[in-house]
Amino acid sequence: MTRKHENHREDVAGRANVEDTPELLAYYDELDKFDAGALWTVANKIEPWEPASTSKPVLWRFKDLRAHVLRSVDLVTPEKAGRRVIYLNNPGRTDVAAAVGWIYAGLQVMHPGERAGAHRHSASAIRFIMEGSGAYTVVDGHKMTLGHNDFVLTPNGTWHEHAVSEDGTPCIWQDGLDIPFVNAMEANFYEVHPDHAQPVAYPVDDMTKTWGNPGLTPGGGTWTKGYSPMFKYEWAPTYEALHKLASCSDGSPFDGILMEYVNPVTNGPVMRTMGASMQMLRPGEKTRAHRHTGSFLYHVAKGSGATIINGQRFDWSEHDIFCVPSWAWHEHINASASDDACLFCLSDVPVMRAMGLYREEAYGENGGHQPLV
Ligand code: GTQ
Repeated sequence: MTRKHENHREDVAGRANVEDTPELLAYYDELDKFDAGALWTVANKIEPWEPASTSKPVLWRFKDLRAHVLRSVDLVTPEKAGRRVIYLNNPGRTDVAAAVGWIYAGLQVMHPGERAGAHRHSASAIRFIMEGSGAYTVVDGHKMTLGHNDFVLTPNGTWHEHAVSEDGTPCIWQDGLDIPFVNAMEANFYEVHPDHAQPVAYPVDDMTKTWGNPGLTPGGGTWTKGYSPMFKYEWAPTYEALHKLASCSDGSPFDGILMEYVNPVTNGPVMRTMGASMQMLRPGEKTRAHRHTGSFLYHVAKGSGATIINGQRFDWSEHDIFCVPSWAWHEHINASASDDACLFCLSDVPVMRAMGLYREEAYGENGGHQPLV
């Protein structure tokens, strides 16, 4: 029997539209034997008119996940698990363990006195602190203490380890990594530190104290690596910056008051493959809908509201996480008339821009708002 062949036909001039005949099907069988195929059977699939993300828009509610994350403490040790993490498994991306697109994310939990051993890999990571005190990360000998809504970078190739100090409380944070992307590039290496730990070689929090001063850069300071030397970005100055911007700007009709986290040396993204931002939606604010290439993972740092993604409404509150797949329409709503809402966002926009693939479009109809489906 003739094997079933894919044939993605479109009745549009310039697109592939070849009907199956017994002769062609036999020809496709012949090509198959030599690990080859006729482009016109798959061309319309592999070159869609516009990005066709397989990621689903998903909202992960912290109130659903928190107890399950905490339960993992009783089930496995960091020593055995390597890292005790519950990862976010997008139903359209289970084959690559992505939360959205080529971005991986998970919730890691650690008790006081626990440590995850030092390692390094080709993937880059950010860690966003959700609850608990005493968490710290060591990156290439730089120890960073981590508080609520702070985030820390562990760029590709850097030795890193995470721990919670003995006098801390149980901590939960969100990990975000470009693991699926690096695997798609077939470039992922992993190494365990020979001592499973690294010495702290610098004063605590030195990289943020050195590089994190607005409008100031250290005299004689040199930094040529492809990622930000400011390994930790703190919540308090971020929130203050959002309010300063809001005091003198209307912000963006699509994003409200949005600040990108930058590498202070280049003013570019914090790492080569992943960028991060924090945006504030003012009380009652409703943004206009737009879409752009790139995958976006949002973490609700403060407040409550909703995001409409391709016509589907997702209501969120603090520490919920949701994703906007590439080229999906989206608009945000702050549900409160009195409090602001803040969204931390991790994305692969640096890759999109570096490759010349970034593109965006405003939603034109209906005053810029999507109809609900
Ligand atoms: O800490 O480097 O959630 O390598 C998954 C893979 C965290 C990490 C994760 C990792 C890490």
